[in-house]
Amino acid sequence: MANKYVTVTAPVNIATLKYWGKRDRFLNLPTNSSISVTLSQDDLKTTTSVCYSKNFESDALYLNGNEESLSSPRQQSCLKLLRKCRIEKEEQDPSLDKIASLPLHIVSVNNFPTAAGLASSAAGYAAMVYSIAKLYQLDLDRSELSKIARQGSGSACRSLYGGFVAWEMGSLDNGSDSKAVQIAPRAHWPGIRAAILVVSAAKKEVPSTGGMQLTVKTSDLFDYRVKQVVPARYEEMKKAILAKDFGVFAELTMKDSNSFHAVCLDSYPPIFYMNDTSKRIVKVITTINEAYGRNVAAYTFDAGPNAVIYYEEKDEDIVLGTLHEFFGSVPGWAKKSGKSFSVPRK
Ligand code: 2P0
Repeated sequence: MANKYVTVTAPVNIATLKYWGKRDRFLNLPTNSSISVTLSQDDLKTTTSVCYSKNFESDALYLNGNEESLSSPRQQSCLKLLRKCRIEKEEQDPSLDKIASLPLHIVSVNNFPTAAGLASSAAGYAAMVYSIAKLYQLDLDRSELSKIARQGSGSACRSLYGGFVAWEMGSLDNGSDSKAVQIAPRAHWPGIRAAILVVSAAKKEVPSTGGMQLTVKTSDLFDYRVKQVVPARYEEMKKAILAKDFGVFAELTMKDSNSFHAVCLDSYPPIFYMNDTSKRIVKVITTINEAYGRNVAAYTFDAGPNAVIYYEEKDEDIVLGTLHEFFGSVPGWAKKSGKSFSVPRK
């Protein structure tokens, strides 16, 4: 039996309607449905190669060149579920090589800072699950694979699809209806762009899992967000995406980022993910939108101070130009060559 390997990439997804809170922390079942945009393959992504061999002593994981533990319950549940599917396949078709029991080596590289609030676990688990499913030649569609990736990291389920993606929270206790579905492919709205402003590449201070547990337990606002705010926003945002209505999409995205950080602040003790630079970015985007009398751009912040700015391609000069004017002296800023930008003043 020849050794085989496959390589896949999974891009990061950035939520525009945030997942924050679990109703089951072992199965990663969320307290609300969420929506995200998967970045393109040219942007932030995880590349994962996986290989089986009877000569390997045990399963192993290498992340960014270093061997990492593969013993966490989340990693183990993904591996177990994928192996179970391969065993079933081998039982159904005895002519297949018996590879389910062979050790796997998984080699992953992120082209962006790991665990800095840039959804590295989402891309990481999506790439791991997708690569092993391909290696095992499993006949599972992406929604089925998303349920396995979800058990690694909730937000990972959304990185199984490109474009605009919803994670339907589901209602069953076993999680069989908590899965990602595609709202629209990227080609539906090709003009949409995301600029990532890396405010800090440091590891986040409060990991997401612990942070959301604290919010669920202690925030008075949380129940209101989950029951009164998110369900209507989920429907409105899907509609705005299908209608390619950037103004509405941007408003809902900014409001949901605000709402998520509000429940973080309302946790006890409070969780602060945004810092002073993040708040300056909010002000700059708000100023641009006010100056143009429409939503030219939308900010959103995850579990860290880094910003993602959504805008439409036609407004790229306005958005990047203004951001450059305010933050251009920051080391690492790549100036867009050959263009000059003017900042609108009221
Ligand atoms: C999201 N975040 O929807 C939200 C917004 C962060 C803020 O999903 O515990 O790493 O592994 O299920 O998926 C980050 O949480 O948490 C996250 P786990 P995950 O993208």
